[in-house]
Amino acid sequence: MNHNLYLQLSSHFDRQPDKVLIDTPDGDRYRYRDVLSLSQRMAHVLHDRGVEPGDRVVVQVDKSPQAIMLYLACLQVGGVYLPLNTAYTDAEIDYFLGDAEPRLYVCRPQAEESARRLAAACGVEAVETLGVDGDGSLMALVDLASEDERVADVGPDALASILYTSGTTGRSKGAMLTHQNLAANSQALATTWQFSAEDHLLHALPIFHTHGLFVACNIVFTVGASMTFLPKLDAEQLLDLMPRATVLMGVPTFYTRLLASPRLDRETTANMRLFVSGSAPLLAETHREFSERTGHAILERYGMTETNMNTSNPYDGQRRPGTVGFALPGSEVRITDRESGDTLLPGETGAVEVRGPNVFKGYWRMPEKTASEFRDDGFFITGDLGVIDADGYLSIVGRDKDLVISGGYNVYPKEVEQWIDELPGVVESAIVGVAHPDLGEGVTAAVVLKPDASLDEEAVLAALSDKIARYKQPKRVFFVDSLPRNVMGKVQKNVLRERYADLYQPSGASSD
Ligand code: MLC
Ligand code: AMP
Repeated sequence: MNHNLYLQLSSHFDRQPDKVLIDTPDGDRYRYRDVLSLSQRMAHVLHDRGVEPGDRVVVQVDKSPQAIMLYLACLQVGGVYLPLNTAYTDAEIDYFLGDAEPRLYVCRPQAEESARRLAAACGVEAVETLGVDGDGSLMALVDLASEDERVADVGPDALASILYTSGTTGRSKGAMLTHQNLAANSQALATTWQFSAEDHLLHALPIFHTHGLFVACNIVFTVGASMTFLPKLDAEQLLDLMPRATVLMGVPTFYTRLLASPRLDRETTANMRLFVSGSAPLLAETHREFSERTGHAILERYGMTETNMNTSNPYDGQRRPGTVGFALPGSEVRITDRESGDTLLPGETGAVEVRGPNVFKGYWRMPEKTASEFRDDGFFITGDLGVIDADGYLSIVGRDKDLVISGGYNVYPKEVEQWIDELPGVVESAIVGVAHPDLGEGVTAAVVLKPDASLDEEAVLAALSDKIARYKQPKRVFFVDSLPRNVMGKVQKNVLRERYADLYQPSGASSD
């Protein structure tokens, strides 16, 4: 049996060729037959460029319908789709190309020159471009290509994608996701959230992460639904489009920005059947306010790059604010004691562990790291802390891992600290996530300088600008005499978080 995810995603293509699958605010409309034809021609191009099953295809392009067709084409030929955040700097891309060793690198036309330089340095021979309007060298080849109907025969454990996720050591790890991982998770979500071909999704998330790529797009393809592709979050535009849509998926910032518009009410959301939130904690207060204004209870779910989606509040039944619901069908969730690994009772807080077909195969070329994050019985240690209540609802109450989530993007403090610590005049630094009304957490730096150093905030930020993506760069940098430490010498990040707690609040004072 061929386990290629492409077969599940394309199962509706022949049945409804004339239905519009993707449209855009600019008036572009791609019917099912167009997406099939274009992605099959792209598959032909990938074959011609030497992409064989198991080969990585690194893609760093702007969001467009063609980019999603490239994803389908890559699956079709058995390639491993490896999307990168468009915010990554050359220094970051250099690492990914070197680590992933792709057969092909698809970049934005405007980045071609630096992309070719980086690719050559990493031994990557094939580079093509894809622009936001479907322009670029890849599409020029597609125009000349015939459709390729072969679908690579792959087993359930073959890799469909690698998504890089930063590591606590500061080094990014490639999470290896199999065809089965992605197929099983989108089936489970489609069933749980009662998706059908009648649904129309408002898609305003980026398509280089699990949320916007696998959760959103895979479900739409799996059930034969349709979607509007928006380049980025624009709350007013979402409100304009809601009368002809049924579902929105977003990170919590989507909902706080929608709430900031006076147009958000029962009438504008009357056609919508589902609002999903995930990737970061949704404040119970946001949930309640949204429900009061619209009559819709946001459905919060919990996932991560390594595991796809783990839990969801129920579609039918109570969606409890501040909780992430129950394990999805086929998946298991347990809470364990962090030291002993023993399973804890309802009401007790501990480590969240998950097992199921959704859980990834491991980290790319990091067998030891992979082994250290799995229990012997196959449960994956998520690094989140949680509690399951007497009714079975899971709440995420904290993190065992040192991680900041800013607007749904993960920022690993170690990575930023390493760059700051390298600056002349810096003794050491600590990065913390401080409560932020728009982004959930704001990346904030505390830096200890040598006595004679003359660095200021601006100089630190300038030095980071070509090293790490903009969203990882601190919103504020503070200089301190020393970092607070416990008796073991460990930096007490909670003390720093408390010190700067009011920083980003509307009335917050600066905390020098
Ligand atoms: C943009 N900026 C951010 C930022 N996004 N800074 C910190 N954190 C962020 N998340 C910066 C830009 O660099 C820019 O800086 C300025 O903010 C404005 O940029 P923008 O592009 O206009 O921002 P905006 O469109 O408002 O984007 C904010 C956002 C976006 C929250 C809508 O970041 C977003 O779509 N986030 C979703 C991330 C996501 O998909 N996560 C899922 C991961 S998967 P300047 O200074 O240059 O102006 C996962 C698993 C799971 O977590 O469970 O789903
Ligand atoms: P990522 O590695 O980008 O996939 O981010 C995954 C992490 O996001 C998880 O380990 C959680 O810490 C966090 N996360 C995702 N969804 C939720 C949620 N609904 N509530 C709280 N945290 C979440």
